[in-house]
Amino acid sequence: MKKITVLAGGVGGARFVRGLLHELTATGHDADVTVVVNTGDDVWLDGLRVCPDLDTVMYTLGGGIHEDQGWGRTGESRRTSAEIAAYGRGWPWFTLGDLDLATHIVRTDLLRSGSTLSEATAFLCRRWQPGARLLPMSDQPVETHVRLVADVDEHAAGDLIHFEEWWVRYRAHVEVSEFVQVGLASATAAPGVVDSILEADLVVLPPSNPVVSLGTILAVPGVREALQTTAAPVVGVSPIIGGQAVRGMAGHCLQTIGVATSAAGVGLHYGSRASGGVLDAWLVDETDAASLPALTAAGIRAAAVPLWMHDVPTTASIAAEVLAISLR
Ligand code: FO1
Repeated sequence: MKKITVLAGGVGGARFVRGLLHELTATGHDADVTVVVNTGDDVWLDGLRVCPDLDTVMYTLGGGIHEDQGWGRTGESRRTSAEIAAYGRGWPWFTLGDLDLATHIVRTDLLRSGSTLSEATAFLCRRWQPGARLLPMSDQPVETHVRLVADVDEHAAGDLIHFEEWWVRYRAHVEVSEFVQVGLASATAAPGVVDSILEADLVVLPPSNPVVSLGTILAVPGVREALQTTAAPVVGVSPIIGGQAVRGMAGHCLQTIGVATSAAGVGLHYGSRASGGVLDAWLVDETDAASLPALTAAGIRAAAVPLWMHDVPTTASIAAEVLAISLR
């Protein structure tokens, strides 16, 4: 197992990769890991380019993450965001911590000096040393916006608002009719993304949000085709356990696109490579063992194993199960 490529969103994907790196080290595998990260959550805020999922992966693997939140820095303060609010600027419900601001300032400085997002990400990772190569899914902006069904606050029915406003201000509790990836038509996969899938010995879809994280990456031109073409086995890990989204509000997202909030529903949504989908294998939690027949009938190798990522060791065990099923 020389090259492993993981498509990741925020918290779930970052924690899975941390466990994978732990498992590879513990078992003496000398694999190179590439993480293709969702940039659909990216947003211009206070004049800065904020890349939530790239930062969550970078901080989690680099040891700077606020562990309980799963985003932002440990030991954070909010003096500057309070000052910005005093000017009546910014989003009072989405604040940038003082330490986190340095990342956005340096990234924005690099982008304004002509760096691509890939180059800026590589620069930031020189400090954080994540132990894996981080690639944005695209160097062009592809922001996820949601279309409101009804009036809410200063917004009218039919308006598009940024995903982060829906996710953080409204906690995904206002109904939306669709997800729109603003910029997708003129976006291309970032350098190395398609090759990292085609040249991999294993590709993993970790338990990230299947709609607004992995779905966003899969929509980038060339990515889905690379997954269907690669000689590597493609193994996914269910983000739904016992009918509940493990984290975040994946259930609201799945409902919006008409996919059942279940381990089988998401696995079948990704589909088997034999039938034009992207999966060879799919791991579900032990409580969802009843879904195995439906998955295998659809041409997806499946196994039921403990999927709760309680800590690094349990996550490493899940990574070990991914490695194991990829070899079957
Ligand atoms: N999430 C919140 O719930 N409240 C916040 O104020 C907030 C600020 C924030 C700043 C930078 C950043 O990278 C992430 C931040 N997040 C915040 C989390 C963010 O919504 C998530 O990281 C993903 O975008 C959604 O999973």
